[in-house]
Amino acid sequence: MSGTRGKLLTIQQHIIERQKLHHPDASGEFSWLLSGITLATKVIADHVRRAGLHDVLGSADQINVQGEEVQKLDLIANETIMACLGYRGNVGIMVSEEDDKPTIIQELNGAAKYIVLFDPLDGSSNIDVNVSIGTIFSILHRVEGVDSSKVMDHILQPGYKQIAAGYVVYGSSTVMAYTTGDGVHMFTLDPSIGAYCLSHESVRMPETGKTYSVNEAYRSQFPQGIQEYLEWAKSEEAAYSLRYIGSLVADFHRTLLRGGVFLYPPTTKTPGGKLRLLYEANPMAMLAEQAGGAASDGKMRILDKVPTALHERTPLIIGSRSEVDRVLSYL
Ligand code: AHM
Ligand code: MG
Repeated sequence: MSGTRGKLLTIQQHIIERQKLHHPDASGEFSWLLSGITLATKVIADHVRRAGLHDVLGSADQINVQGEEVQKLDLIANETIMACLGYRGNVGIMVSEEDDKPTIIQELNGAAKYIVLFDPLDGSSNIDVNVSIGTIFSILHRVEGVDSSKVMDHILQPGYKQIAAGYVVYGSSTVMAYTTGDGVHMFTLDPSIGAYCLSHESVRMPETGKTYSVNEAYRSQFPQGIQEYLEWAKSEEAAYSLRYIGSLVADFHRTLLRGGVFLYPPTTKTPGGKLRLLYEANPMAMLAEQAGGAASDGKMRILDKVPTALHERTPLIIGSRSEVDRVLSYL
């Protein structure tokens, strides 16, 4: 990770600079799309910051397609992203954790070639208690040669096909991390000027880290190998620390910067895991790999999984490469 002290660069300038370097022929459409995401997350950050003062905390008295209670802020975040991206011209389809079906903005064609998949506000259980939450996004290109009416064929692409991924964590500051396959870059929102400014360029995840992050209350429901790994991590020999916030974005953000491993294994209650492949595991896996880390479902690389359903879930083991390998060695 390189420091950027003395250099003030907004996310828009950074995208343009990197494009000039790596894609000199780029049309600028992609930066236009990303600027929609930065706009949406600034609006969401503003709602999150003032949540206690307005009537936006608590449940919206709805259950979403995942069978989970929808919070008012979940809905605001979802609508904000739809509003900011839906009119960008080049977005054809949007897929949200909150919606049971994809939203077709316009037919996928040469001009509308992007598919945006997102979790508008991840870590719902932390919204009301002032603990870090986040937004996660993944961007796909339509599949060349596939008829635009075959919407699911365009959406259900394996994670290695993502052309960009990122998240925003609404924590003690608002930070955006994104990758377009050219390393991971981080920007901190400067609220006084309303701009995301570069804070870490080409972030590298530490190769190791003596921290594991898991909801250990489910321990007796985890596969035997995971239970044995946890036993080892707590042993005198290993002496790992445990950190678990309960917001994937915040737990991943810490793991990215400090190293260690985050796990959401299968449980007897959720044998397929809890986290969603398309808009939680895939974008985080792309970021992890781009920063030198790894992500697996326990059997295979997350980015190689071929999705079969929009809201498919997956077990997730993600973090520093050697920590992920160590967990896998117990399975
Ligand atoms: P959400 O998208 O409904 O907020 O659920 C996903 C969240 C993740 O942020 C977090 O890693 C996990 O659920 C926590 O689950 P649990 O409360 O079972 O530990
Ligand atoms: Mg989520």
